[in-house]
Amino acid sequence: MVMAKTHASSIRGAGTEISLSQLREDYLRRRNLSAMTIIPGVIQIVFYVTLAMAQNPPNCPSTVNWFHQATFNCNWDSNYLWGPPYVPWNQYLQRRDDYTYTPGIGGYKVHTRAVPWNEGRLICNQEGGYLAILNSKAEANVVGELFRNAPPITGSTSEQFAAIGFHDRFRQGQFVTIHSQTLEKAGFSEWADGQPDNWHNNEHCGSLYKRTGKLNDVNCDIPLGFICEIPVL
Ligand SMILES: [Ca+2]
Ligand SMILES: [Ca+2]
Repeated sequence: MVMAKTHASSIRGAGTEISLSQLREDYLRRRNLSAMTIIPGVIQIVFYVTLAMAQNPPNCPSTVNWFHQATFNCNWDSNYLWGPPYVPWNQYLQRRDDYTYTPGIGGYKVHTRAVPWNEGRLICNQEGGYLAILNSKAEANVVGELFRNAPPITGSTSEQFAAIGFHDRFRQGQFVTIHSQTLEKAGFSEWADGQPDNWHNNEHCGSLYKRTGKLNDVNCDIPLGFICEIPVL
């Protein structure tokens, strides 16, 4: 249409100015139209990139796909199933007054109202920590001592055991911490006498034996006291 008008103008020998201004208007209209198309797309990409960076869990690289949506390239493994969501557990966390702190070891709280292992795990997470993970003989001694000095466990038929952060729920006999390390790699793997025995073929959660401060596998559904940990200096 623009071409036709230009041709017609040149035939008449007049009105070339008008045709050029029409061409200019047409150019500006197209330029504005393409800007209107591109700008929302750019805003969308910036938004999703920001979202991806803000929500990106550790070891979980993110990308923005062709539909401008954030994608997390995670191995959806036990780190994310069992770890506290987005809590940087290799960093030092905020102190709480209801925890007992031992310099160089950590902060702990013995919960004496018994609940099933997984419920204890969630409560620890809500407090900003995790079910205790024993990383050394020294830590096992500190936690065992706190357990022995704590008030009696209520609501449990196994009050001599407290749930801590390991299990073999993924593979029978392969005990790992809730942060997916083997017990040996975590730093403490001393079992109580005769343990782990997977009693009644149904013991897949980790506990600490009050009397000896050593490990025992227990039924995940039986209410137990439990011990939370917050790592601090
Ligand atoms: Ca620990
Ligand atoms: Ca056992």
